[in-house]
Amino acid sequence: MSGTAQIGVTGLAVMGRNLARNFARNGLTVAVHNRSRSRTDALVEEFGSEGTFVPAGSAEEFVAALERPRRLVIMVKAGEPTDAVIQEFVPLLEPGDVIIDGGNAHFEDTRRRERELRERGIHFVGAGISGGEEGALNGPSIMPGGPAESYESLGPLLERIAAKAPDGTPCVSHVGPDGAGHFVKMVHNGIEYADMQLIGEAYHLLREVAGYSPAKIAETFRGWNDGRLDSYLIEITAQVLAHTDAETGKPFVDVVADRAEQKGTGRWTVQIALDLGVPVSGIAEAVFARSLSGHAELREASRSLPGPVAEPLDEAAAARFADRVEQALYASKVVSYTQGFHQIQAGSEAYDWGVDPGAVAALWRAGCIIRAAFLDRIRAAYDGRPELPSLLADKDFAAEIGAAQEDWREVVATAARQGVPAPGFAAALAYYDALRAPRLPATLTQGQRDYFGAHTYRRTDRDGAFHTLWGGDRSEVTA
Ligand code: NBP
Repeated sequence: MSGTAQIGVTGLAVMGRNLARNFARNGLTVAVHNRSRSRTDALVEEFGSEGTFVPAGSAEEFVAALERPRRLVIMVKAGEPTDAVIQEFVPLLEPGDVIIDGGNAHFEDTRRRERELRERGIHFVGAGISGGEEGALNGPSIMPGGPAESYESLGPLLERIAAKAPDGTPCVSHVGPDGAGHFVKMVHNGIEYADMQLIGEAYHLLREVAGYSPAKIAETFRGWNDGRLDSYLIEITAQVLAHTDAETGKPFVDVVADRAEQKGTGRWTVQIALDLGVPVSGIAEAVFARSLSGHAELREASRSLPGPVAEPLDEAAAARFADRVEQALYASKVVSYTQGFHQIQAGSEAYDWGVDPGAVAALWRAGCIIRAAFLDRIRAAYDGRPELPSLLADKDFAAEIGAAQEDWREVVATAARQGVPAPGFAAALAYYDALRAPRLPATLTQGQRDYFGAHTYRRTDRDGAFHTLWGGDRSEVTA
């Protein structure tokens, strides 16, 4: 006999519990299950009044509680726990049932799981979910992959709980087959790393070069949030900077250790970008900057290395510099997104996913950590032009970056002159200049490779591969 629950959630730690509550608050009957029964009972006891929950103590009870085709969301720790849960449930399921993995899985794991379950007629949907615990409860951005037909039964349920963009559109749509959803979520997290790094650099420059206090920088960020940088991360940055430590009365940022943590999705983004040959230098610099911050002994040993003596700025010059930093931050941010979307397009091509970059930008307009007003402009840039080679090829973005470039260069130069590290700003500018350059020094790289390894080179005036007999008579031969 079929159960009554339209959806089930197994794994009721912070994310699963909030997702289950979100489904229930939106009128769905939700079966809930967790390896340790106590979490299931706690959920029903604390939040049972929010909607209709069907608590299940065992996998069998959980599966029996679901209407057919069964739709069950796995929200457990990514990796082996996900495989363990799949193995536990699969013998209890039937062809046509849908398993949704909402954890932060590596997309290659999702591809493997989808392939294995497809053979048994079970739909496996790897769904990236962003927004943290608050998003899970009140509306996350959801990036489901898996078979397109599973979205027909799943989509309407996910649309109920997803965040709504300013125009009312739910931030969920079928991203593409097999691992496409988790791939796009991975790149989302990579862009999140880059965004946070750039914001950090802006803060650092305003502090060290403009001489602003955290409170003054909070005010500056609040102002920026009313303009084209309007985004969740800028908004919370202003709040973090304005926060005072209750114990010491000092600015919060002055009592926190300057060592950043990372869970790994940013690192995955860079690893996969290397495999795909996509230059995501902004994300890579962000990952490396976090790593560097954690090398306490290395930093301690290097503290006495010489650096420049900074010239303090007067008030007017500081205000002018702050305006320049806004330009540099915006331009660098556009470059990060350009690189991230390049990676999505490259992944889509490599795995034949047919991902629509404009639709991805639309998914990120609300609910997720990188939600920002300008995502609507990215969506518009790709609208009807999914083959757009780069966001920088969009004339509106190109014009804005063109207008920002003088200030951007000045900020990068000032950072170098005053000894303030700004790897994100500098890498973004180098990427921009490398794309624009009529000739790159790769010409010399070709020569060097041919010299020491007879790797051959290509010429500008003739087709084919060539090799020079270096050191001998230097005559060219066609390889
Ligand atoms: P955790 O990642 O902390 O995982 C805890 C859950 O996994 C508990 O329900 C636990 O059951 C279950 N579990 C483990 Br651990 N091993 C298991 C096994 N072998 N069999 C069955 N269940 C097992 O939970 P979370 O922070 O809520 O995150 C859930 C997923 O969502 C993760 O993949 C995470 O990466 C992803 N995510 C998290 C966030 C966030 O902001 N936290 C955001 C976006 C995505 P137990 O209660 O019996 O120990």
